Amino acid sequence: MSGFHGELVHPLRAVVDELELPLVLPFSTSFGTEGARRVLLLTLEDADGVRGFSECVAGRDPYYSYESVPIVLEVLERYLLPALAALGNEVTPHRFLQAADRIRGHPMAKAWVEMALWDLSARRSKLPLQKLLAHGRPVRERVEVGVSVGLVSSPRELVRQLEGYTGQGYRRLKLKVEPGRDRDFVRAARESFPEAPLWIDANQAYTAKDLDALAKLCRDSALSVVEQPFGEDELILHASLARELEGTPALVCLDESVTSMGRLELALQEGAVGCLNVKPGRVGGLSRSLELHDRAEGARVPVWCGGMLETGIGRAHNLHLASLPGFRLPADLSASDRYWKEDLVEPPFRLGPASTLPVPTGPGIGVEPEEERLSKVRVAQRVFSLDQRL
Ligand code: OSB
Ligand code: MG
Repeated sequence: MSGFHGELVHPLRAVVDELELPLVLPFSTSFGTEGARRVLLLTLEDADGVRGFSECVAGRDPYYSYESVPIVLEVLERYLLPALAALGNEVTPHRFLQAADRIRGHPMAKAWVEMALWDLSARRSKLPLQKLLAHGRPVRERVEVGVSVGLVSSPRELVRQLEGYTGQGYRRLKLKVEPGRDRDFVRAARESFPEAPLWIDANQAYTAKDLDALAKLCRDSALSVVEQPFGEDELILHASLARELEGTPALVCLDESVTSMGRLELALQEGAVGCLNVKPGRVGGLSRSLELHDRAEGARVPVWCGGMLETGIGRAHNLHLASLPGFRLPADLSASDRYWKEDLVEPPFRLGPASTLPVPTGPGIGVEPEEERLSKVRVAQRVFSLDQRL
């Protein structure tokens, strides 16, 4: 990216920590249930002992996307770390992405390295990551967030969980839905929380025959966002739904569909995107996120920052990004205790006034994994030399 003003970096060592971290509540979506996350952390260390951190968002299995933990580990080890090592002592996130371009796809694996490079560079520059990303634009100190609630057994149970979250101060509520577990759940939520901004996310679970019922659900329950109801490739269907919802407050949001700038262009042209969920860990990193953000902003499509049940490391990256002015809808980034009994970072992220989380203020992402926590949940560690002279 031409706008990159961070220091050039020269990582000499990469450490990959594989962790097994139980969630406080199993998280169910239309593609499956996860009781614990297989977390992949990357630490890049330079000759001065300065370290940059990042977390991979790939799932244990290829259900949300084709990427998964064993595959990203393979791509990292066989292709990405050698590409990084070959760049030598003048590395930037952008130069890394250029070098990684000949490896097709695998945006989660690439983002994993790219985001550690941003952190390392920001730390070397002694700047909070948000300042490096914003490049002179004003940034926020706190980010408005909401909570994303998985599929549950009954509307009653859903309302019980939502009462817990609203009691803690969360305002915007996002519900996972799927065919057969939608109308009664959404209605119950709307009846209990008549004023709450209510969003739904189907993770691609619907098809053409559901279009009219979905539009009716959005209208009847005054939903503000309907996220990725149809398959990744179904831009035309998303556009049809958007047309049916014209004149209502409901926006069709794309998540999985936007895999590249070309895809976003197509979605804009088709009228398939009312708002955009940008997850840096999914779209290939922070540089790509900024590009998508700028393009969507130019088309007056609001952008917001999604989450993938990250630990405090990935969450910190996301918060820095979400503090940029174009991120205008509340993020899917909740406090540490919504996910973990003990987060990897200290202090954990706590929900503040007006449903916000603070952006850490130190250099880089502003938080580090606590070694004593890692040692309790680590299942494997791999260390790689990036020094070409060895
Ligand atoms: O589609 O946004 C999604 C979690 C895992 C996989 C996909 C999604 C999600 C979430 C969680 O909605 C949001 C969060 O991290 O709080
Ligand atoms: Mg989603």
